[in-house]
Amino acid sequence: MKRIVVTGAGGQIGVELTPFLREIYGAENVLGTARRNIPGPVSEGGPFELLDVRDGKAFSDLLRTFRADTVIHLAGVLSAKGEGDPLSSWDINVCGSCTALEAAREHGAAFFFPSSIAAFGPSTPAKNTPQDTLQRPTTIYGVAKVTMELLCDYYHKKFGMDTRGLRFPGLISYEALPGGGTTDYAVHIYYDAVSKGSYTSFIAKGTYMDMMYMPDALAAVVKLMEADPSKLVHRNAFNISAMSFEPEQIAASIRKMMPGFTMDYDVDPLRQGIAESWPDSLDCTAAREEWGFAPEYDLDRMTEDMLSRLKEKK
Ligand code: VAH
Repeated sequence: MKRIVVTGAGGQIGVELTPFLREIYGAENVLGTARRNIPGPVSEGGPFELLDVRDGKAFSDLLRTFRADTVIHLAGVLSAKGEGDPLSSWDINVCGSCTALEAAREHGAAFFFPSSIAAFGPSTPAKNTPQDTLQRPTTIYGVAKVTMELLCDYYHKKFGMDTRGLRFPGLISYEALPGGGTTDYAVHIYYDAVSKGSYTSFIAKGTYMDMMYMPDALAAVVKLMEADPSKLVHRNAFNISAMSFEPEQIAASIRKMMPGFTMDYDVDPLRQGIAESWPDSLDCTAAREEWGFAPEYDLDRMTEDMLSRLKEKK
Protein backbone atom coordinates (compact mmCIF):
# COMPACT_ATOMS: atom_id res chain seq x y z
CA MET A 1 0.00 0.00 0.00
CA LYS A 2 1.28 3.50 -0.86
CA ARG A 3 2.58 5.70 1.96
CA ILE A 4 1.91 9.27 0.82
CA VAL A 5 3.07 12.64 2.17
CA VAL A 6 1.03 15.64 0.97
CA THR A 7 2.54 19.12 1.29
CA GLY A 8 0.31 22.19 1.22
CA ALA A 9 -2.51 20.08 2.67
CA GLY A 10 -4.28 23.25 3.79
CA GLY A 11 -4.58 24.74 0.30
CA GLN A 12 -7.50 24.67 -2.15
CA ILE A 13 -6.39 21.31 -3.61
CA GLY A 14 -4.84 19.89 -0.43
CA VAL A 15 -7.91 20.15 1.80
CA GLU A 16 -9.78 17.90 -0.64
CA LEU A 17 -7.00 15.70 -2.01
CA THR A 18 -5.77 14.62 1.46
CA PRO A 19 -9.12 13.09 2.54
CA PHE A 20 -9.64 11.76 -1.02
CA LEU A 21 -6.33 9.89 -0.89
CA ARG A 22 -7.11 8.60 2.62
CA GLU A 23 -10.37 7.09 1.30
CA ILE A 24 -8.40 5.20 -1.35
CA TYR A 25 -5.19 4.22 0.45
CA GLY A 26 -6.27 4.21 4.10
CA ALA A 27 -6.17 7.18 6.45
CA GLU A 28 -3.05 5.93 8.23
CA ASN A 29 -1.14 5.89 4.91
CA VAL A 30 -1.62 9.56 4.01
CA LEU A 31 0.26 12.19 6.03
CA GLY A 32 -0.93 15.75 5.53
CA THR A 33 1.55 18.57 6.12
CA ALA A 34 1.27 22.36 6.19
CA ARG A 35 3.07 25.38 7.66
CA ARG A 36 0.16 25.97 10.04
CA ASN A 37 -2.42 23.88 11.80
CA ILE A 38 -5.36 22.91 9.59
CA PRO A 39 -8.54 22.29 11.63
CA GLY A 40 -10.97 19.70 10.24
CA PRO A 41 -10.51 16.47 8.23
CA VAL A 42 -6.92 17.17 7.13
CA SER A 43 -5.52 17.17 10.69
CA GLU A 44 -8.28 15.13 12.37
CA GLY A 45 -8.88 12.46 9.71
CA GLY A 46 -5.37 11.01 9.66
CA PRO A 47 -1.68 11.74 10.36
CA PHE A 48 -0.76 15.44 10.21
CA GLU A 49 2.52 17.28 10.81
CA LEU A 50 3.63 20.90 10.59
CA LEU A 51 6.24 21.29 7.85
CA ASP A 52 7.92 24.20 6.06
CA VAL A 53 8.91 22.64 2.72
CA ARG A 54 12.05 24.78 2.65
CA ASP A 55 13.45 22.86 5.67
CA GLY A 56 15.31 20.02 3.97
CA LYS A 57 16.33 18.22 7.15
CA ALA A 58 12.81 18.29 8.58
CA PHE A 59 11.45 17.09 5.23
CA SER A 60 13.90 14.17 5.03
CA ASP A 61 13.31 13.20 8.66
CA LEU A 62 9.57 13.21 8.07
CA LEU A 63 9.82 11.03 4.92
CA ARG A 64 12.02 8.59 6.78
CA THR A 65 9.91 8.29 9.94
CA PHE A 66 6.69 8.03 7.91
CA ARG A 67 8.28 5.50 5.54
CA ALA A 68 6.88 7.50 2.63
CA ASP A 69 7.05 6.18 -0.94
CA THR A 70 5.21 9.07 -2.58
CA VAL A 71 5.31 12.87 -2.20
CA ILE A 72 2.38 14.89 -3.53
CA HIS A 73 3.84 18.39 -3.44
CA LEU A 74 1.15 21.09 -3.42
CA ALA A 75 2.71 23.82 -1.25
CA GLY A 76 2.96 27.02 -3.25
CA VAL A 77 2.01 30.66 -3.75
CA LEU A 78 -0.54 31.39 -6.53
CA SER A 79 -0.14 33.71 -9.52
CA ALA A 80 -1.52 37.09 -8.51
CA LYS A 81 -0.22 36.89 -4.94
CA GLY A 82 3.23 36.06 -6.28
CA GLU A 83 3.36 39.29 -8.27
CA GLY A 84 3.16 41.19 -5.00
CA ASP A 85 6.40 39.63 -3.68
CA PRO A 86 8.21 37.76 -6.48
CA LEU A 87 11.25 36.72 -4.46
CA SER A 88 9.14 35.27 -1.67
CA SER A 89 7.07 33.44 -4.28
CA TRP A 90 10.30 32.08 -5.84
CA ASP A 91 11.56 31.02 -2.41
CA ILE A 92 8.51 28.83 -1.80
CA ASN A 93 7.61 27.80 -5.35
CA VAL A 94 11.15 26.92 -6.46
CA CYS A 95 13.46 26.65 -3.44
CA GLY A 96 10.74 24.85 -1.47
CA SER A 97 9.91 22.60 -4.42
CA CYS A 98 13.59 21.78 -5.03
CA THR A 99 13.92 20.83 -1.36
CA ALA A 100 10.88 18.59 -1.63
CA LEU A 101 12.12 16.99 -4.86
CA GLU A 102 15.58 16.33 -3.41
CA ALA A 103 14.14 14.90 -0.18
CA ALA A 104 11.93 12.58 -2.26
CA ARG A 105 14.94 11.54 -4.38
CA GLU A 106 17.08 10.79 -1.31
CA HIS A 107 14.25 8.71 0.04
CA GLY A 108 13.48 6.86 -3.22
CA ALA A 109 9.94 8.26 -3.27
CA ALA A 110 7.81 9.09 -6.30
CA PHE A 111 7.10 12.81 -6.74
CA PHE A 112 4.00 14.62 -8.02
CA PHE A 113 4.31 18.26 -9.07
CA PRO A 114 1.34 20.54 -9.83
CA SER A 115 2.20 22.67 -12.82
CA SER A 116 -0.35 25.02 -14.33
CA ILE A 117 -1.62 26.70 -17.48
CA ALA A 118 0.47 29.54 -16.03
CA ALA A 119 3.53 27.73 -17.44
CA PHE A 120 2.55 29.22 -20.82
CA GLY A 121 2.86 32.86 -21.87
CA PRO A 122 1.61 35.38 -24.46
CA SER A 123 3.82 33.88 -27.22
CA THR A 124 2.34 30.39 -26.71
CA PRO A 125 -0.35 29.35 -29.24
CA ALA A 126 -3.48 30.32 -27.29
CA LYS A 127 -6.07 27.99 -28.83
CA ASN A 128 -5.74 24.24 -28.50
CA THR A 129 -2.35 24.83 -26.85
CA PRO A 130 -0.07 21.86 -27.67
CA GLN A 131 1.44 19.60 -24.99
CA ASP A 132 4.92 20.53 -26.25
CA THR A 133 5.23 24.17 -27.28
CA LEU A 134 6.83 27.54 -26.57
CA GLN A 135 6.80 28.45 -22.89
CA ARG A 136 7.73 32.07 -22.07
CA PRO A 137 5.49 32.87 -19.06
CA THR A 138 5.40 36.45 -17.83
CA THR A 139 4.59 35.84 -14.13
CA ILE A 140 7.02 34.70 -11.42
CA TYR A 141 4.50 31.92 -10.75
CA GLY A 142 4.72 30.75 -14.35
CA VAL A 143 8.53 31.00 -14.45
CA ALA A 144 8.61 28.83 -11.30
CA LYS A 145 6.25 26.30 -12.87
CA VAL A 146 8.40 25.95 -16.00
CA THR A 147 11.52 25.66 -13.83
CA MET A 148 10.01 22.81 -11.85
CA GLU A 149 8.59 21.08 -14.93
CA LEU A 150 12.11 20.97 -16.39
CA LEU A 151 13.75 20.00 -13.08
CA CYS A 152 11.30 17.12 -12.55
CA ASP A 153 12.05 15.88 -16.08
CA TYR A 154 15.77 16.17 -15.30
CA TYR A 155 15.47 14.22 -12.05
CA HIS A 156 13.63 11.47 -13.94
CA LYS A 157 16.28 11.26 -16.65
CA LYS A 158 19.35 11.78 -14.43
CA PHE A 159 18.35 9.76 -11.38
CA GLY A 160 15.62 7.48 -12.73
CA MET A 161 13.20 9.09 -10.27
CA ASP A 162 9.48 8.51 -10.70
CA THR A 163 8.41 12.14 -11.22
CA ARG A 164 4.98 12.95 -12.62
CA GLY A 165 2.91 16.12 -12.90
CA LEU A 166 -0.08 17.92 -14.36
CA ARG A 167 -0.66 21.40 -15.78
CA PHE A 168 -3.79 22.29 -13.81
CA PRO A 169 -6.30 24.73 -15.30
CA GLY A 170 -8.30 26.95 -12.97
CA LEU A 171 -9.82 24.70 -10.31
CA ILE A 172 -13.30 25.28 -8.95
CA SER A 173 -14.37 23.88 -5.59
CA TYR A 174 -16.70 24.51 -2.68
CA GLU A 175 -14.60 23.27 0.27
CA ALA A 176 -11.81 25.87 0.49
CA LEU A 177 -11.55 29.25 -1.19
CA PRO A 178 -8.36 29.68 -3.26
CA GLY A 179 -6.09 32.53 -2.23
CA GLY A 180 -4.37 34.92 -4.60
CA GLY A 181 -5.09 33.23 -7.92
CA THR A 182 -6.25 34.66 -11.24
CA THR A 183 -8.86 32.02 -12.03
CA ASP A 184 -10.38 32.52 -8.57
CA TYR A 185 -13.15 34.66 -10.09
CA ALA A 186 -14.74 31.40 -11.26
CA VAL A 187 -14.95 30.26 -7.63
CA HIS A 188 -16.00 33.54 -6.05
CA ILE A 189 -18.85 33.95 -8.57
CA TYR A 190 -20.61 30.91 -7.12
CA TYR A 191 -20.13 32.03 -3.50
CA ASP A 192 -21.50 35.50 -4.31
CA ALA A 193 -24.36 34.07 -6.37
CA VAL A 194 -25.51 32.13 -3.29
CA SER A 195 -24.82 34.86 -0.72
CA LYS A 196 -25.77 37.99 -2.73
CA GLY A 197 -27.42 36.89 -5.98
CA SER A 198 -24.87 38.98 -7.85
CA TYR A 199 -21.15 39.13 -8.62
CA THR A 200 -18.65 41.77 -9.72
CA SER A 201 -16.03 40.12 -11.92
CA PHE A 202 -12.37 41.19 -11.80
CA ILE A 203 -11.80 39.39 -15.11
CA ALA A 204 -13.16 41.07 -18.26
CA LYS A 205 -15.94 39.79 -20.52
CA GLY A 206 -14.60 37.60 -23.31
CA THR A 207 -11.52 36.38 -21.39
CA TYR A 208 -11.32 32.62 -21.94
CA MET A 209 -9.39 30.36 -19.54
CA ASP A 210 -9.22 26.60 -19.05
CA MET A 211 -11.11 25.36 -16.00
CA MET A 212 -11.97 22.12 -14.20
CA TYR A 213 -14.14 21.03 -11.30
CA MET A 214 -12.19 19.77 -8.28
CA PRO A 215 -13.56 16.17 -8.37
CA ASP A 216 -12.02 15.79 -11.85
CA ALA A 217 -8.72 17.22 -10.61
CA LEU A 218 -8.56 14.79 -7.67
CA ALA A 219 -9.31 11.84 -9.96
CA ALA A 220 -6.65 13.00 -12.43
CA VAL A 221 -3.93 13.08 -9.75
CA VAL A 222 -4.65 9.50 -8.69
CA LYS A 223 -5.07 8.24 -12.26
CA LEU A 224 -1.69 9.71 -13.28
CA MET A 225 0.11 8.43 -10.17
CA GLU A 226 -1.33 4.94 -10.72
CA ALA A 227 -0.64 4.93 -14.48
CA ASP A 228 1.63 2.30 -16.05
CA PRO A 229 4.96 4.17 -16.35
CA SER A 230 5.82 2.24 -19.52
CA LYS A 231 2.95 4.04 -21.27
CA LEU A 232 4.10 7.56 -20.25
CA VAL A 233 5.80 9.38 -23.12
CA HIS A 234 5.58 12.61 -21.13
CA ARG A 235 5.92 12.54 -17.36
CA ASN A 236 5.55 15.99 -15.91
CA ALA A 237 3.17 18.74 -16.85
CA PHE A 238 0.44 16.97 -18.78
CA ASN A 239 -2.06 19.46 -20.20
CA ILE A 240 -5.43 18.77 -18.57
CA SER A 241 -8.67 20.74 -18.78
CA ALA A 242 -12.41 20.03 -18.73
CA MET A 243 -13.75 23.25 -20.17
CA SER A 244 -12.81 26.71 -21.41
CA PHE A 245 -15.13 29.60 -20.69
CA GLU A 246 -15.34 33.37 -20.23
CA PRO A 247 -17.23 35.23 -17.45
CA GLU A 248 -20.45 35.69 -19.46
CA GLN A 249 -20.70 31.94 -20.00
CA ILE A 250 -20.36 30.98 -16.33
CA ALA A 251 -22.89 33.71 -15.48
CA ALA A 252 -25.32 32.28 -18.06
CA SER A 253 -24.86 28.82 -16.56
CA ILE A 254 -25.69 30.17 -13.09
CA ARG A 255 -28.78 31.94 -14.47
CA LYS A 256 -30.15 28.60 -15.67
CA MET A 257 -30.52 27.74 -11.97
CA MET A 258 -30.85 31.30 -10.57
CA PRO A 259 -32.68 33.43 -13.19
CA GLY A 260 -32.31 36.61 -11.16
CA PHE A 261 -28.51 36.37 -10.91
CA THR A 262 -26.74 39.53 -12.11
CA MET A 263 -23.08 40.23 -12.88
CA ASP A 264 -21.12 43.40 -13.57
CA TYR A 265 -17.39 44.13 -13.98
CA ASP A 266 -14.63 45.88 -12.07
CA VAL A 267 -11.60 44.57 -13.94
CA ASP A 268 -8.36 44.16 -11.99
CA PRO A 269 -5.55 45.17 -14.38
CA LEU A 270 -3.02 42.85 -12.71
CA ARG A 271 -5.13 39.71 -12.89
CA GLN A 272 -6.59 40.64 -16.27
CA GLY A 273 -3.07 40.98 -17.63
CA ILE A 274 -2.12 37.57 -16.19
CA ALA A 275 -5.28 35.95 -17.61
CA GLU A 276 -4.59 37.39 -21.08
CA SER A 277 -1.07 35.90 -21.01
CA TRP A 278 -2.45 32.39 -20.52
CA PRO A 279 -3.95 30.08 -23.17
CA ASP A 280 -7.65 30.12 -24.06
CA SER A 281 -7.86 26.33 -24.38
CA LEU A 282 -5.46 23.38 -24.05
CA ASP A 283 -4.93 20.30 -26.21
CA CYS A 284 -5.20 17.40 -23.73
CA THR A 285 -4.51 14.57 -26.21
CA ALA A 286 -1.34 13.37 -24.46
CA ALA A 287 -3.13 12.97 -21.10
CA ARG A 288 -6.00 11.10 -22.73
CA GLU A 289 -3.77 8.78 -24.74
CA GLU A 290 -1.03 8.10 -22.17
CA TRP A 291 -3.08 7.58 -18.99
CA GLY A 292 -6.80 7.87 -19.86
CA PHE A 293 -7.60 11.41 -18.66
CA ALA A 294 -11.41 11.76 -18.85
CA PRO A 295 -13.09 14.61 -16.92
CA GLU A 296 -16.76 14.10 -16.04
CA TYR A 297 -17.99 17.64 -15.28
CA ASP A 298 -18.96 20.20 -17.88
CA LEU A 299 -19.94 23.78 -17.00
CA ASP A 300 -23.64 23.20 -16.30
CA ARG A 301 -23.07 20.02 -14.28
CA MET A 302 -20.42 21.83 -12.23
CA THR A 303 -22.72 24.83 -11.70
CA GLU A 304 -25.53 22.58 -10.49
CA ASP A 305 -23.26 20.85 -7.98
CA MET A 306 -21.49 24.01 -6.81
CA LEU A 307 -24.71 25.93 -6.16
CA SER A 308 -26.40 23.05 -4.34
CA ARG A 309 -23.31 22.37 -2.19
CA LEU A 310 -22.84 26.05 -1.31
CA LYS A 311 -26.54 26.41 -0.44
CA GLU A 312 -26.12 23.42 1.93
CA LYS A 313 -23.07 25.13 3.54
CA LYS A 314 -24.98 28.41 4.16
C1 VAH B 1 -4.00 30.73 -10.22
N1 VAH B 1 -5.62 29.00 -9.66
O1 VAH B 1 -4.95 31.36 -10.68
C2 VAH B 1 -4.21 29.23 -9.97
C3 VAH B 1 -3.87 28.41 -11.18
C4 VAH B 1 -4.32 28.04 -13.59
C5 VAH B 1 -4.35 29.01 -12.49
O2 VAH B 1 -2.53 28.09 -11.30
O3 VAH B 1 -2.94 31.22 -9.92
